[in-house]
Amino acid sequence: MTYIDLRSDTVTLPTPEMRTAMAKAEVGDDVYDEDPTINCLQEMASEKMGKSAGLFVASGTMGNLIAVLTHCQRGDEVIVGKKNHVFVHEAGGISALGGVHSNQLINQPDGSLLLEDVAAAIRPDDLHEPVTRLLCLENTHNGCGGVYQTPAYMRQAAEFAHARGLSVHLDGARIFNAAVAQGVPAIELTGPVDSVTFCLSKGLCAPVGSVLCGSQPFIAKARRLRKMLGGGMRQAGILAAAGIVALEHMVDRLGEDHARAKKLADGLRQVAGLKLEPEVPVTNMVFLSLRPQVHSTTDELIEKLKMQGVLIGATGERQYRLVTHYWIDDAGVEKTIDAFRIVLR
Ligand code: TLP
Repeated sequence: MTYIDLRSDTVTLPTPEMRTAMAKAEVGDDVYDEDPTINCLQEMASEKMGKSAGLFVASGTMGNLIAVLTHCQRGDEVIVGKKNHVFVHEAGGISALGGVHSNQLINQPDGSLLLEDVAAAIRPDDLHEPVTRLLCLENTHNGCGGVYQTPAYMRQAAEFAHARGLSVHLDGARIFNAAVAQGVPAIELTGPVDSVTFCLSKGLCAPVGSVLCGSQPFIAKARRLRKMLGGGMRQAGILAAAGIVALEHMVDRLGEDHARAKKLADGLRQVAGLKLEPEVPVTNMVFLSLRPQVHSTTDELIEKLKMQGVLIGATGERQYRLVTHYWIDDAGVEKTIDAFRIVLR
């Protein structure tokens, strides 16, 4: 059976155009800085993010980890949202591998951190306490419902942190979703921060890879850490070629995924027993939970939908996430709504 796979936008397959570009890619040894396709991708990416340099990395997780390790010494502290991916879903890498301590704040509904909370979390210069070094933001915010923060917030937060001697890293795994949803260039969201990771392998459909962007000295240090972590990938221009297609052709169409997420939410809102949160999705994610009248465990619903040809992911007890992407068309949206109707009737 061919499934309608809404578990994540990470499941996206490369487009035919990407496969062609990959086959034709000119490559070299990237550890020697000699892969022209990777160099091209890094230049394109850093320009779009408003930074002077970029580094092709294996994943969003690796990009965030390298960024935190580049900004922080062992024992330093990062201020981060409790629901941020780097805190919840990256296997504790920043502390396990970097010895970096985290100070976790409550995320606001849009995924942001209140600047009053950030101020209160900054440590005094006291030898008993860790040194606060970095503020980590996430935009769009996955754990908060695929919501976005505005350019104004990004500017305020970065100015606030910089005025207090902190650097700012942005987990911009889906920064182009945030930009397209607001009708602004991504640079308006990334320009104010010191470093940003964005992913090529989610809604943009590339098979592998993310790019970490920052200043030249920052990226020079990050390159060494990437090597240390085993991420010097040699002739990875084959992968970067798909990333170039992603940046050139897959960004502007993200609005279609957002529109389909809204359509999906509109349909699911009419199905008795489902509660959507947020009610109206703002990017490509629909989050829902089962109302008390539905008698089903978390996994039972997933299994029943699978039998109808629809794959969704759990985010908690009787809570789910559905993510629209390039490979989900209007018929897929309709079929998903029908599948929920059948399973919950
Ligand atoms: N997120 C995945 C899962 O890990 C939850 C998903 O399916 O959404 N930052 C953010 C905001 C992310 O959502 C993700 C992936 C990453 C970083 C990590 O990217 P990868 O999977 O490339 O390491």
